[in-house]
Amino acid sequence: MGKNVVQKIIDSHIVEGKPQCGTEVGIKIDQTLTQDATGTMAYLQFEALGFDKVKTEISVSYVDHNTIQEGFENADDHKYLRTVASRFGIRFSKPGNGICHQVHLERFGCPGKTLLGSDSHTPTGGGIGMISIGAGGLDVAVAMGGGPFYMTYPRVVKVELTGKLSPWVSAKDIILKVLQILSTKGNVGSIVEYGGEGVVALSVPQRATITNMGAELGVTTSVFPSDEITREFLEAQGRGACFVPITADEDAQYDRVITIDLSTLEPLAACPHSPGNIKTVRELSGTEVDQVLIGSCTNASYRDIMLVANALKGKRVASGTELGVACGSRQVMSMVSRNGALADIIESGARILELACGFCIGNSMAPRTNAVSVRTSNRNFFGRSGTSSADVYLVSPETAVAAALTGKFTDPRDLFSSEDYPKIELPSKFTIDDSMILEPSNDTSAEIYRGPNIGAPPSNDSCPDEIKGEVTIKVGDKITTDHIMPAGSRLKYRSNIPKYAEFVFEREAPGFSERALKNRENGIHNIIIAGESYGQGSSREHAAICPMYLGVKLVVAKSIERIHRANLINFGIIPAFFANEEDYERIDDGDKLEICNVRNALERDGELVLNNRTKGVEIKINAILTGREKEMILAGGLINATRNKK
Ligand code: MIC
Ligand code: SF4
Repeated sequence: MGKNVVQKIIDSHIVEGKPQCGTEVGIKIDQTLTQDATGTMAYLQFEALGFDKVKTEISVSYVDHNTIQEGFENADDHKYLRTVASRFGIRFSKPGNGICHQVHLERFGCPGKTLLGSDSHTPTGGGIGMISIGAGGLDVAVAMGGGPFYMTYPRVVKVELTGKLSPWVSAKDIILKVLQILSTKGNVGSIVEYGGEGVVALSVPQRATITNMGAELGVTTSVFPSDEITREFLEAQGRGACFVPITADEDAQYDRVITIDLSTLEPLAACPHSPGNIKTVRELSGTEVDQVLIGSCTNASYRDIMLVANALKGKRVASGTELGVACGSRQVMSMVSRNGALADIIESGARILELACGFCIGNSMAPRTNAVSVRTSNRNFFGRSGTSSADVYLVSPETAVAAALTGKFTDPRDLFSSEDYPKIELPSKFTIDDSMILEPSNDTSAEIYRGPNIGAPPSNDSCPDEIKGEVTIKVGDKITTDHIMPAGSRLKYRSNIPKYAEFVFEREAPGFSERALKNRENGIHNIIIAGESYGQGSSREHAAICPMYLGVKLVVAKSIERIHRANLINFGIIPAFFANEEDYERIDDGDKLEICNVRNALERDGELVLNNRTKGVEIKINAILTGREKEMILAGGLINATRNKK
């Protein structure tokens, strides 16, 4: 039987397990990437695991998240990252070189390879035909040390693209349509593969916009075939040698097929506060817009910035609206500055922002109170912009420019004619200058710099036989890692767990951290109760490490997202599900809970009986774990489990 693109790449990398849908396989990882906000912890853990060198083909450490440098913390982290990378054989992309996913696509991505990144938007690499997966920093540390990455052998959903996009409708509208169809929940364990005649008209950066925001579906990753378009892109990047064609066999099978006729698509927007809350731009037409931000790892490629510059040329941004533009990489920025496009953007009245994540992670350009902010990025979770009362909408660069020029939501087709739609050809040669990517020295005696903000990862005890504690928080559905562990102004504490832990659930339940710490000191276990899709969004393992540090032992939810579940296990927190979802209603904040014989039950079949002492009821919960996961949970996390083996 023929294979699809996903099966071809994954099967050629399996080192443990069998290619059977729904079972666990271990795959070899060829490349890794980290960014600074998750990277410090990933490298501290790499050190703690005792590795002396990376064993991957390519590992790159990027600095793009924490570049505000208000205080010494960020700069100290940057130096730690630079020195640790040099010593262990990792390339280091200096701050100012661009956003990790954009730079990795341009300079390192290769079809047919596997990439593991400590950032949930690592699937951007799927645009170039690689299996690129986001994971917690500890999983990336293990992969850097040559260990396999464990994943569920996926269901493959094919998105068949037919027809051709109309002018002013672009790749972002395709992924927003996919989000409307598949939604942000219920897709755990699947991979999306794009195919059909429609893919031929999409350049690699457009494909990467689609795979990037596929992260919001909650799938393991998304991938495009590797074809002539891929080859042209790689040749233009001076990397034609790594091209290999990868297409699905004629008789390849899929678990589900969705067909999208591109010619029927229209400009779309993800409305507050979820990337899956989709409306057409025409439905929003006329809504006043305070702020327009163009950039991020989703939509800041050469094609996107050129499109924006062309549409802005000779025009002015509306007087009551502010426009910010950030290129995705130094390559893009240097090309648009040399060809004059940057001048068109500047002359329109835009603010030129740093080559970094910036506004996307809420560490700059927070909008005003009650603002409408229109962005080309990929997440509009509540509060992520830095202003809780703001409404954030996610759109294409085409729709963003139309809003910037008119000051209100405007379907770009109502502002510009079809003939005005700029045809942006990708250059036959991109400007190549890798001088901000430092090669490692591999000098094992070189000193690693550690500023005062950098602390060793905290340790955990092994799993107790009896969990006796209280519900320290009960939350609803779709709680994101941004809710659990806010970024924005708190980001600078990413390498200082005791300090960062002060902000766990700070918006949901102010005082959570003190309450949990007090419980921990009194030997009372902390328990989190949640609804569906707990832990959506970012890969930040801090959403597990900080709760672990505060003494959280158990999360009971209706469902938990893939990366977050893996992070909980890596840090020894039991991820459990209600056997009957209605039981969610039989537990409240502050209830006293007890579970006996935890270790035995976990070793046996994961069926646990939770005794709600406050309500006097018994509730069945399941923590179904693979053999490897059991070992980690019982040991109190992956670091303990690894040490136990040594
Ligand atoms: C994000 O977009 O939320 C981030 C910031 O890039 C995160 C990683 C992090 O929290 O550091 C992600 O998506 O994984
Ligand atoms: Fe950076 Fe935003 Fe992309 Fe995350 S989603 S990597 S914060 S640009």
